[in-house]
Amino acid sequence: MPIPRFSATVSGAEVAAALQTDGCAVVERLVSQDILDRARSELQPHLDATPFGPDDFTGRRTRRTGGLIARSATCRELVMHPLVLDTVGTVLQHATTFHLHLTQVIAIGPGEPGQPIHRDQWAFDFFPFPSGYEVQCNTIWAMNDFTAANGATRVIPGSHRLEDRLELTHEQAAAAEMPAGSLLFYTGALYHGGGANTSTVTRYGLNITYAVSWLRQEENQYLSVPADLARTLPVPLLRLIGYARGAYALGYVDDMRDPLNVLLGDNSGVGLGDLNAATARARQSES
Ligand SMILES: O=C(O)CCC(=O)C(=O)O
Ligand SMILES: [Fe+2]
Repeated sequence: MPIPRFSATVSGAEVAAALQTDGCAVVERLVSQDILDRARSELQPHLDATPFGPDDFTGRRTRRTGGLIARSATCRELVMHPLVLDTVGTVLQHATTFHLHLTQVIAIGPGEPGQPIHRDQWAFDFFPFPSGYEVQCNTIWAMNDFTAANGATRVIPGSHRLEDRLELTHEQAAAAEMPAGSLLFYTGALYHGGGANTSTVTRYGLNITYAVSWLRQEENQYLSVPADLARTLPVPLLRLIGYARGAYALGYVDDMRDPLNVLLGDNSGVGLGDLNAATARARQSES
């Protein structure tokens, strides 16, 4: 099965439809290389200071640099890219709300072997989510060209519908080759892994992932983004990173206050959603 490929004029509905059937899709040249270069230069001191990974999964020749909301204004824009939010909103529409799960530059260095093939949703303690019930919609932006030689992510199209906990190989997967500025989408259930880097250059991927907001975030945004900085960010971004309720009641503060109000020093408002609407929605999706 080939990886579905689109040009930058694609709609979120079209990408979401491809994710439904194949579990992955590439949108070519969605932003200009300049934008990724700008992100790279904002992050350079942090990229330089990041150590290699401690094990085979994170990669002993791979550097993973997070905290991108705090560290890069350009990454904030990419997190909120309209095509991404549109696609994620459609893929995760069975949940009341979704939130940012993690932000990470993955710099795969020369000589890194292939990462074990996995599902990102195994991060939730290997909980066996029902087949077809996606809890994550994920992205990797190519910060430089992704090639089979430099470690382009390897994906198995259609594997989001396979059994859980399989041990699959890189030979069963295809390299998501794409020019810089392109974007790979894949769901939480898709089997994939970072490619082996047999070249002499480092591959830079910007991994930004989203999950239904009743699951715990992998990257803790409340501590990764200092509160003084958070207070200067736009409200839609604050809602997305976690200053919002998850579903009806998850994440309120003390006397059921809205976390956004608490952050901004406003004592009004309650942190609860509309229970009647949430109940009606759940009953409707059951029938
Ligand atoms: O860097 C990549 O291409 C993929 C990395 C990945 O899948 C992961 O770390 O979960
Ligand atoms: Fe992964």
